[in-house]
Amino acid sequence: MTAVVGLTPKTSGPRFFNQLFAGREPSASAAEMMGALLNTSMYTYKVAGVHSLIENEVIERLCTAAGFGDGDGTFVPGGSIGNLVAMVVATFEARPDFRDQGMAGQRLRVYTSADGHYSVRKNAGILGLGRSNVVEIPVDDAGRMRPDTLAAQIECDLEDGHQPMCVIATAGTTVAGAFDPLEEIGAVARDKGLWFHIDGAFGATFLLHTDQRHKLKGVALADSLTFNPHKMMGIPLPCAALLVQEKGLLGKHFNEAADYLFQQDTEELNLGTKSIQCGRRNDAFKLWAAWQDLGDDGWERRVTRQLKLLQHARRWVVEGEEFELAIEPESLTLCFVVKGKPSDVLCEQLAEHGLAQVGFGVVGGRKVIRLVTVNPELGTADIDRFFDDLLAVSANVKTVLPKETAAEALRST
Ligand code: ABU
Repeated sequence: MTAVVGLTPKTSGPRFFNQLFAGREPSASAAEMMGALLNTSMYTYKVAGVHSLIENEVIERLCTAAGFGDGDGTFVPGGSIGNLVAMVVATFEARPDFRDQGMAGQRLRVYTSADGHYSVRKNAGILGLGRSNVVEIPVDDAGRMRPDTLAAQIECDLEDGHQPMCVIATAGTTVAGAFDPLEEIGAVARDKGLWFHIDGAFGATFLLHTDQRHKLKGVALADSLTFNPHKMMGIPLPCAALLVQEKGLLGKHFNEAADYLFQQDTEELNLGTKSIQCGRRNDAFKLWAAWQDLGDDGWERRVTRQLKLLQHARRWVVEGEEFELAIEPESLTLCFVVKGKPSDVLCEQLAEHGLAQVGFGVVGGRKVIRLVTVNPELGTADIDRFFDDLLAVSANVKTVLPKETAAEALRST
């Protein structure tokens, strides 16, 4: 056991900048351990008891943050499944016959941005919509979906005999952390009568921050929203929810008769009548525990600390002549390059020397380092050490000349 602990990457440590989650909220970790000991399941009130009430209360708080007045929701194993639930509901709302009759031979189309999450394509395959029916709309220089291109593409598809079905905007893209213009995209979706889903797995937490929630302006236009407290809110994995505007919609599409299980109490407390899973952990409990501990202000303080770290890292990049910012950060990911050095090799070298765990991604067609400042327990000194280590490692990594410079160099030899 001790060996396994020793060999596990330290996602709460001061050298971890690799994922969209990091660190721990202590009260949530305590609730997670208690949840394992209580070992209940969320499908019926009979077995979940107070945990059903807790989940309903937490869903209500998240719906309030999203402006989903009389909304509903369910906890899911992660953002990919949250997006899947939304796509299932969107499909069944567009074609009510599919649940019983299947969907052979249809050409339903889903729209997301070129920087949207890969689960959209994966889910389209799982659902039988077909991966090729996911249309990726180009992004602008800030990494945001272009609403005008979206509208034109939908018109074009209608003329070609497709059935546009669902638009999926992203609030906090996985690499650049960009926010799609939700108001404009929502207007296009409404105008065309399409389901409007927002993948806020990363960025929906900004709804709980006074100065940041404007980045999700238009969120209340959405039919559904993926919201992952296990990312910015520091709740132990998994803790993710899928919210819908319309109460009763999840039950409409996921309820099944099971005489041995759903026997009494109100449907509102038999939460298995609106989830994909049958047996299900009480993931709402750890979020509820942290919310009781921190209060509404706690989330705001947490995000403010995360943003301060991000700004400190950004200063390193814009003020250091060795670096180049790849895209202006909108949330908690900083994408940059060390001039002339391959980002993937630098990340590998940092990991190999045990100096840092940080990932790379692609922005604007080139590989960039993606530094994530999601752990508010870190200090600016941890960021300083990261950049010192990066520069030290970089000194020993061969410079890669840009194509033109390389050709020039060849000609002169
Ligand atoms: N969207 C899944 C997690 C991605 C990340 O942590 O980098």
